[in-house]
Amino acid sequence: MQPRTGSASAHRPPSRRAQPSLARSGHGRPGRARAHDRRSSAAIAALPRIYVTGHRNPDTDSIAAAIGYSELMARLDSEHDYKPVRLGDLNTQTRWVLDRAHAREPDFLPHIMLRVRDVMRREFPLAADDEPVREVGWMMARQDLDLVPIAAANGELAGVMTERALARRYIRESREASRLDAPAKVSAIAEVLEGEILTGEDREVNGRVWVLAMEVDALPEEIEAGDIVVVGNRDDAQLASIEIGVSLLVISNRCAPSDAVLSAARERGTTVVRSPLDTYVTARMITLSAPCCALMDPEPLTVRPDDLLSDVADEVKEVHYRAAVAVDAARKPIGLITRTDLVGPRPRQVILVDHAEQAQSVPGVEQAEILEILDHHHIGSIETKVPVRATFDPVGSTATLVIERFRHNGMEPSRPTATVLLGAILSDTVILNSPTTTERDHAATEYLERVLKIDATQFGREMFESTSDLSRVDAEAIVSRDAKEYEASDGRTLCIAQVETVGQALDERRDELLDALESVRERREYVLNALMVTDILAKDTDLYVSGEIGPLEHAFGEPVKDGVLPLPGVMSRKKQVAPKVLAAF
Ligand SMILES: [Mn+2]
Repeated sequence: MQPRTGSASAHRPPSRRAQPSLARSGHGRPGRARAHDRRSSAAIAALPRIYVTGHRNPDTDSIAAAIGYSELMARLDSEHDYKPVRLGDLNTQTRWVLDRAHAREPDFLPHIMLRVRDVMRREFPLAADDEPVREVGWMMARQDLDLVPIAAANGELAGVMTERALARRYIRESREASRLDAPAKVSAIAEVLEGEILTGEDREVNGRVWVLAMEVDALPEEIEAGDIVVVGNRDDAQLASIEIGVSLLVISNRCAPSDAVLSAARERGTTVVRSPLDTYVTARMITLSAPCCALMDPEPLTVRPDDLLSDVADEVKEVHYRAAVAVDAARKPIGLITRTDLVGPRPRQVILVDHAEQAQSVPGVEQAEILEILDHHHIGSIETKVPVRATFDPVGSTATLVIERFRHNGMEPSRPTATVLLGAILSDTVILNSPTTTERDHAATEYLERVLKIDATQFGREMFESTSDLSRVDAEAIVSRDAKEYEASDGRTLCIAQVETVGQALDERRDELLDALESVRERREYVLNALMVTDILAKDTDLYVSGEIGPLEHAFGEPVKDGVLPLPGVMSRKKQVAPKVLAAF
């Protein structure tokens, strides 16, 4: 039952077997072996974690950039654990890309505020509930703690021993005979004394503790059978206590009892222990041999590792021992958090990719330490307290920047990561077609084609086709999914919806779509209800219309044929369609 560290023992029940501990072997301070143990367990402890995250409502670029940049940073810096995370559910396209790449879905990160697990000590002394009070007091002193958690035999937290409980126990000591606070095994007493059992069984004793300093004919009458007696090299007093029927006779000052005493003890069933300590110290040590459960606080403040630090800080400051024990779901102690751990804790660390807006970022980002920003959008609203490496580079995707970083460092992404990054470039640039596409996106794509030995255009088409499939979406959903209402100058309302397709026209569903537009228009009393079916590869739009088509034909200078107005080269509702339509009504 030597002091154990929480991390080492959290997964197994405390051993009930006594093992030599430093306190008991008399070093009185952590010995070399122990200090060494602690160092090696620190070495295998988890590396400090750095989260890498894209924006909320993650798209393929956000997820891919987090995965890719984590992989690169982990290779460049072995001192930290880079962890890609997501801030929401994956969309269909991203899921397709991850499946295709055999890449792992990043874990969801709900927030980046400090939790108990971020500051708690994972190494702390943990006592078994039958551990002698003295042993637990030693742990406290050695570790300079005000409390020591105590585990029951099944590993669950049983309570805590606090310095205050110990102090009170000794201040409170009455003028009456001392007694053990709870039944203690003779072997536990012998261990605390560093003495030896000379005869008798290893019984549990629970009586008062007496020092026999008087003549044998003047012994206090209160001494009873079952009590514990400490006496020096006085044959007559030793025999007298055996005669009374004490359960335990402790002989101090390393004195050896006579054969007569030993045989009397054997006959009477008295256990005899020889102590190397003087009589007074021996008696004190016996009372300190009681199991610590007798003095522990059985209802200590406990917290869970995922509790927010801000939620538990006040409670920790309010309890007299200014600490809380972190327990797992099985109520096993796994950490200790003390008042000092609450002072200036280091925030969690994060790298932001593909965004720089606080509102788009992980909840609690304002409390986090932002180590770097890697983005291809405008400079957003994120504020940092210290200078950070920030990249706002106007290329088609953040994945492009990640690929450039790999190449700059002479490294090649793993195949799953390369595949995911390719998907991201093709997604953000609509297969290198969007106006945001740059030469660098082309270069990154060509590089990935070489690494992966695949055709990027083919891959991109497959990605868009398999994830923008509208064939199973019903017509009413298509005309209302991304619908925007506008108020015309005459006060009437019109509506323009838009869906994106890839090389797959919705021609064969024309009647169905026009019927849906018409019925929604009647229900909502629109003057015009329109649907832009935009082919993002061909960069063309078919405008399906229902309602007053005259002003529309006038605006675009084209006749509506069978309910459809072809608009070659038109892709933007906001820039190319809505202004003309609104001007016409
Ligand atoms: Mn992006």
